[in-house]
Amino acid sequence: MKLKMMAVLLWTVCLGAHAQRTINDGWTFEGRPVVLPHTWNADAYIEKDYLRGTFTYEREMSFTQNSQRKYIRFDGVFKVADVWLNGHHLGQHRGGYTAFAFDVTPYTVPGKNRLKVTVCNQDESVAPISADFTFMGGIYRDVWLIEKAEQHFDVMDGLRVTADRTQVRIDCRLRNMAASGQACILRYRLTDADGRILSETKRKVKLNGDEHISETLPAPARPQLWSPEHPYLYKVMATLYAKDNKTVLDTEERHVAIRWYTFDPDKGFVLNGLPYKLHGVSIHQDQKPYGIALDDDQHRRDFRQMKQMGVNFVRLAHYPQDDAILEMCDREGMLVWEEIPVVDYVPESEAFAENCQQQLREMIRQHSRHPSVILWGYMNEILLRTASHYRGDELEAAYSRTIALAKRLEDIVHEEDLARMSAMAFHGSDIYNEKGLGCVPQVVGWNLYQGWYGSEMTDFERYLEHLHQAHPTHSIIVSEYGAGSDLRLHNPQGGKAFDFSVEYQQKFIEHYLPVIEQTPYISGAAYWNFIDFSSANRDESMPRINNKGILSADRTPKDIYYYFQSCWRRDFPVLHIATRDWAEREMSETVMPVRIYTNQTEVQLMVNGQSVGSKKVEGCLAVFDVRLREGRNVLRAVAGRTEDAAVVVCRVPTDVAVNVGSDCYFQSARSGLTWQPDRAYTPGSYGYIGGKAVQTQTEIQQTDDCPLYQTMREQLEGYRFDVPAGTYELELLMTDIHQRQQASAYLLGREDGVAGADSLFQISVNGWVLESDYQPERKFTAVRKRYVIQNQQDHILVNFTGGGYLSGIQLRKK
Ligand code: GCB
Ligand code: CA
Repeated sequence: MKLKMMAVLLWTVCLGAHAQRTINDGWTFEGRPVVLPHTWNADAYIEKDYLRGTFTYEREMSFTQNSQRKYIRFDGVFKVADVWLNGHHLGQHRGGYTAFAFDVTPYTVPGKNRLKVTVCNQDESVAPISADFTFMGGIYRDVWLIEKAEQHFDVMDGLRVTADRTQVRIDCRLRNMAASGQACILRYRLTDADGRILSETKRKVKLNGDEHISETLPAPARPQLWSPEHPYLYKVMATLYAKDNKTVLDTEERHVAIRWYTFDPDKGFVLNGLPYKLHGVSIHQDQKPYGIALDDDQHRRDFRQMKQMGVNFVRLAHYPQDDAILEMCDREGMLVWEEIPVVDYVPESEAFAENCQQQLREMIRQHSRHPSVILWGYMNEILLRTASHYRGDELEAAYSRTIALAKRLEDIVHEEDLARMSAMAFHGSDIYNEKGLGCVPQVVGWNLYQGWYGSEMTDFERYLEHLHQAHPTHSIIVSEYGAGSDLRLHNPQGGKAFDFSVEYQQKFIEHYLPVIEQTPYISGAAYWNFIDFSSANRDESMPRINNKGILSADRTPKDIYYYFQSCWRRDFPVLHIATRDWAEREMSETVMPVRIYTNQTEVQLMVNGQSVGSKKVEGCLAVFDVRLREGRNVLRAVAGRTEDAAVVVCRVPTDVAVNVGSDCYFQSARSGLTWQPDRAYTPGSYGYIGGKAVQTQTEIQQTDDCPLYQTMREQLEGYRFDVPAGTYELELLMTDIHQRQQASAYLLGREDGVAGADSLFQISVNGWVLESDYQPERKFTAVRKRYVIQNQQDHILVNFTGGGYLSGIQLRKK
């Protein structure tokens, strides 16, 4: 068997069919050895001011001395690349997400050759220039050396195949690098998934220079239709022979899927003639701590986690992604919306507009061979920052140029691809339709965050109804919705927007998803985002990370993953006790709601061996109020023949640590200490006196416990503990936020609501002055102070005068 394979291999090499191999190893980056994929900004998860500029990659290589044409192909370099071989400038590529190749043949020398690539991640005429993700930079996808005979299929898009119910259309781009014209033979074969030949054509072609040859084959009779549930793929194999009809010059293969679809304003998305709800997520391409430098296996892992959850639709936002993921979408079944990174506003720059067109053409030419793609997108929330960027006449000009560019891009979609539809994503504002953008693409996506960036969750369905009434001919897809969550923050009562509690994210999604599922005119949605992703400019509870993910940055599923899975998977039983996000609890409350996500109809819960009853499952959810005891609690859920078990370890705190100004438990990842939700003072207990709770979204410097400091009470009068006499250690956590930092555009008006001015204040305990005329040295910086107190009374009263503020307080008995 092995021998036979080797023989076949030798045979093809001798006949000159193409060879292709990665050249990912042996590089240097600014003199240091690296392997690809690589980015120089993997630490953008920590550094807000990540590195922007132009940097150099180099590699030595030797080429086999043969008669083959040699190309070097880059799958993705962010975002402007200049490539040299042995000092000769091969060219420049502008655009961080599409592939490009150079013919290096004339510049190769025997022995050592020097390949040099300079990469720039800062260029205002190449999209993206503004967006809620990090522009890391790097040669972050594979690099290939491709060898071909003089006559071959173009290395970028040599073979494009699209199909519908009646025919398979083949577009072939052939190149002849020889000085003279060559007669060749081109053969196409259409096979089924088992390799059976369904049809074949052969024709003589005369290759003068570059030739574009189109052909149609009849579609298979009674075809197996492709869908995410049944991703049946036919194949087209194209072979270029020399005129002897024996020597293989080059081959290419493409998958072909027979499927058709439409977006209907009333019925939503229709696949192969039937309404089909798009169960979607969006995904970015980075992973902490690797940045954007992921290998194919990581992309395939992401795909599998989506598929396993029940996803049948993915929005590759906001840019073309790795071929490895699209290949999985074809083969294993998932519909795709892919787009170019034109986000927030269109600058006044013809070079920028030209580059958008180039990126769009490249994306379509390179990825239209993936039958999983159904939508080409070209703008995201393009008016989000337009109004804040421009005023008066400049604003009007910005609107007109945005519409003009949209129309150009819309035309390009249809010039390049007759088989796909176009899409744009808007944020929740009527301005898009007022300015006429709503009529440009074929499908309008809405990024909706009611109940997160302002207003109420129920405004979501109200807004959709308004859109459906006002624009009855537009089909609607929810291209984004999402809420943030931070596993360190918990509010068993359900929480509120921007507290980043795990429970609020659950509540938000449990509200949105049924609306999407049950409203026929909504084609479906793409949850924002499948993963916690890098956004260096974002602060919030986890600075540098947008934490709306269903998976944490390390790809561990949050409990909410199983809610989606329960709603979307019908083919196997799903049952999940949603306590994993908070498995170790330090708290004095003992009765807690426990959520169970399941696709079964009824579920029984046992805690520590005793049944706490059975419940009917409504909307894939059952909630039990459970009394937890100190120590280990074993929870066991049974539904039908499925079960799940989870352990929750509880500890009643011995000392008092309070997350002042917040209703959330905050569990420090650094120490494991839990800071309890705040409360007003009541006799016999502890709590605040006076003041009001405020919160900032700005990063607090010099702490890992950012959310603890971001919530606080200001204009505080005091904090009182009714405790017996004795020696205590008192700890105060404070941060001065009384100065507005530049607001983040992505907070969409949800800026810090901090009143109050700079002030000096005084802190005393039971009349003993701890600090007078106090003011922290630096703004937005964590201050942590400890005092040892001899308490001779039956209480400790920490008094603030002159406008004090406090983020956390801890009292420990010595
Ligand atoms: C959006 C943007 C996306 C952001 C997201 C968010 O509407 O399209 O790029 O990351 O909102 O989390 O605010
Ligand atoms: Ca706090």
